[in-house]
Amino acid sequence: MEQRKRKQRGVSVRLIRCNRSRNFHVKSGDLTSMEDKRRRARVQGVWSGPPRSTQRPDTQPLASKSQTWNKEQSSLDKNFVYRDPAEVNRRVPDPRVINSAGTFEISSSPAGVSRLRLFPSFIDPREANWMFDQLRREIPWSQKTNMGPDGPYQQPRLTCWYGEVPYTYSRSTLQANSHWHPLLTMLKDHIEEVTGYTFNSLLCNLYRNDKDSIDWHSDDEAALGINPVIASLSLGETRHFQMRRKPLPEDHGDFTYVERVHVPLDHGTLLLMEGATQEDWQHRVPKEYHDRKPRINLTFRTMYPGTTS
Ligand SMILES: O=C(O)CCC(=O)C(=O)O
Repeated sequence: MEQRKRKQRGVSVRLIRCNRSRNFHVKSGDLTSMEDKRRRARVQGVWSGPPRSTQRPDTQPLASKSQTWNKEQSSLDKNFVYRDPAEVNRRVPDPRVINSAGTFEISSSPAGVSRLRLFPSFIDPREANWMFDQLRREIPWSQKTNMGPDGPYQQPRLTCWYGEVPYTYSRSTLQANSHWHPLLTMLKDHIEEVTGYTFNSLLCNLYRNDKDSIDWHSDDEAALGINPVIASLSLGETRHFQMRRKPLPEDHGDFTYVERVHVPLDHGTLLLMEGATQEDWQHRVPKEYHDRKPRINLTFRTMYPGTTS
């Protein structure tokens, strides 16, 4: 009972507050229960205001609207910069993740179709274990020095080159080396048999831990010819192979809105990059924020002797 009275008092106080502007006073004792309900409903309606969608922007009196307009217009005149609405609405696309077996056309351009083919477990994991150990021990790994805009720097990984012709990239050269390790020859033959392509060169990369990486680049040296096919076999720790599409000329080298593809490359996986992939896309293996064990990556290619890379 006491609670009900307090409730009624609360309503009457709110009603009085609400109707003050109309000099309309209601005492709590005057309320019958029906009237109480009706008024509560009305009061709630008043307090909650009209639904947003029915609030029309043109209900402002004309005079005050034009005053505001004049004020705002003069400040806009000073600061007005034309922005192409298409540019304002652009959003950074989510990367496309490719993590299952198959053939994936990732783009098409005047240079051709860019295509990836993924073969998870191309090498059985148990076979891949001993291959990894043997290659890590027996390949003559070394750390190459590249020339960057700020001078020479050591590559954050170890490499070894096999091929009849030297390989030059990042303004430094890996000398020709025809002493193929028999296991590498065997792997090359197996990849050629399955894919139908032939290769005459191989760049081996050893990522010793999470700090080792390869930065954004394309395998597009002249000595690799037009639209080269690259066969990339991974052994050891899984690392993230990331790709980004080269921006259109009107984006002036800004990669913010370009399409991206992520491919986790794990033990025994073969990735083929075909068509215009090197012309239209870049790739990298970034450093990681968590501990990573070693990983070997073998990238088989075809080099054309007589072409300077
Ligand atoms: O380690 C990888 O998966 C990529 C290696 C690579 O990009 C290269 O050798 O050009």
